[in-house]
Amino acid sequence: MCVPKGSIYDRSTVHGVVLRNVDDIGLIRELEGELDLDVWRAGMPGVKDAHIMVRPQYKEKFLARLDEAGIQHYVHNNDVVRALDDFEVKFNQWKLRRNNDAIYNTYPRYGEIEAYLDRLGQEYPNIVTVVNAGNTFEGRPMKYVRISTTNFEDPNKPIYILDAAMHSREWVTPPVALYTIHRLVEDLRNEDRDLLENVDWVILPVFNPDGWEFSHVQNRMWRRSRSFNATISPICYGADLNRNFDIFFGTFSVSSNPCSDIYPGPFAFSEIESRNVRDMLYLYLNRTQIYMNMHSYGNYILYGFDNYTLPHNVAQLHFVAAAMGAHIDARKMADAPYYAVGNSNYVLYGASGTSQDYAQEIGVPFSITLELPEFDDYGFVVPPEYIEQINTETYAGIAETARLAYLFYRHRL
Ligand code: 0X9
Ligand code: ZN
Repeated sequence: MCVPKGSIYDRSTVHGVVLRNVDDIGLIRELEGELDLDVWRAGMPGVKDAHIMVRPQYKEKFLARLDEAGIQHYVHNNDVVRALDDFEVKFNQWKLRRNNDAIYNTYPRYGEIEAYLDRLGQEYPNIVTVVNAGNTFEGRPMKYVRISTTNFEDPNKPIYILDAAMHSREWVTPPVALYTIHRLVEDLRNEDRDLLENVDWVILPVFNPDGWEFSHVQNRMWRRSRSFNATISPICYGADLNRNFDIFFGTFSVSSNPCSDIYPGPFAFSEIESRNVRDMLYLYLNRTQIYMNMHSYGNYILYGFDNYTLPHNVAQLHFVAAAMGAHIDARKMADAPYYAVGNSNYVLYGASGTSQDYAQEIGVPFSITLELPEFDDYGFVVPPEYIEQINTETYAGIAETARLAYLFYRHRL
């Protein structure tokens, strides 16, 4: 069972909040720490409402504060545990019905993902190499694939780094990484030959394997790593890996409470998983053109920096991000929202210690955060029947950014 009865989600509710302006966003940020809110969707004034999960003991206070400020709100989901249980029942039925399904069309366990990568390495030794970026806190290898027709030896090719499931509850992200691998290796189409031949790929389908497994067996809503240090907290595990990088560390969109979902850790790179990804970024840095950090949800394509300054190549960076959005939007479901594209702090909210800003700062020209869509208001629990749609539309955006990376790389922009 994903969420044991008597769990911390019992009687938790999710509220839609109608944002009017930046002051409303500021109030939510303030209450986030004070009332231990879980901000499922940050929202955008006049465009989309925020979705905020509240624990029962804080609900009255939270709603009173919204009322005081004259902010409209409504119940978006009045029984989180039931919604998660429903998802689990449906997902289990789906698995039974579709047990021959390809790995990228479902939500696989970590062992299945490892086995898939290993099999590709064995079946396609000329183009696929499986690498361990290092072990996690609990000792799992952080496996990624290198995909290259020239064994990563051609200095004229740019490298494209893609990762997923940094936040373990964002289940729809590994399927996109796996589908991208599949399209480049097992189902390379003629029109995509350039992607394989012109670009070297580094794809890490699960950034946070300990959290991924925990979200499958214990707590579907688990976001952080699973490290434990009794001197920091005898009860709460892990830190937010997207607050743990050494850039503006611990300064905004964080909480010093080790039980918070936005706890950055005791110091920058305290978490082995973020250290492993940092080392991976440095390993490929001289040729890396794109770092794509995949999350869910909200339909955003974001770039740095989070402190309201912009990278020197912001014109090209925006061009790449916008092209990605346009290519995905052109294939989206009719009633799905369009992507919003821009600086993360202007378009969503600023966060300190992110891998996006870190990669940009150390010299990756196009460092991007991708927030995949939600469907039918399900938030993080995207029903599996939507995976295929998200995979194919997102792959089109990834392919376009790879082509642009190649173009720009030749001019060393
Ligand atoms: O808060 C985050 O880490 C990301 N959102 S999520 O809902 N997936 O947790 C957003 C990160 C956006 N990037 C920056 N602000 N740099
Ligand atoms: Zn995330």
